[in-house]
Amino acid sequence: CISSLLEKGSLQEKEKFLNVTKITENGKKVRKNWMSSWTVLQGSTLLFAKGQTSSSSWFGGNQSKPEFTVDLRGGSVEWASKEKSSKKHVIELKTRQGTELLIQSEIDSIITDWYKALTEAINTHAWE
Ligand code: I3S
Repeated sequence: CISSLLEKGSLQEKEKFLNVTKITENGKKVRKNWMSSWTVLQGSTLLFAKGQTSSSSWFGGNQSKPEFTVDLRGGSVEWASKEKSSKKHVIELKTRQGTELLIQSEIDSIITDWYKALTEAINTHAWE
């Protein structure tokens, strides 16, 4: 389970509030719905928890389930084109399952960092 993995700290972790929206789900276009989401990178899994103030609330708090999770294996990341969003610093994440997400932060260094981390996670776990 996710929280026990977090507690053990057995996997490389990266966590931050980021702006996230789905644009495609199982190959079908969906309406954008940008939301600020607590985002956690855990190995080959990306977790989003809506409205979490910190990861510590996952342990003791009553909301132990993430809003949704993304399997990064076989996925890809690239910088989103202007057609995808008018926002600055937007990452486009595509999964093997046909879900596309946009991930954004106003802060240049944060999103660059995530771009690297996601690329690394995808490459590291590509053959699992
Ligand atoms: O790709 P779109 O349709 O221009 O995306 C914008 C819309 O989702 C808009 O909401 P409405 O569904 O009420 O039109 C959002 O407020 C915008 O943020 C979306 O565009 P950006 O460029 O911010 O991703």
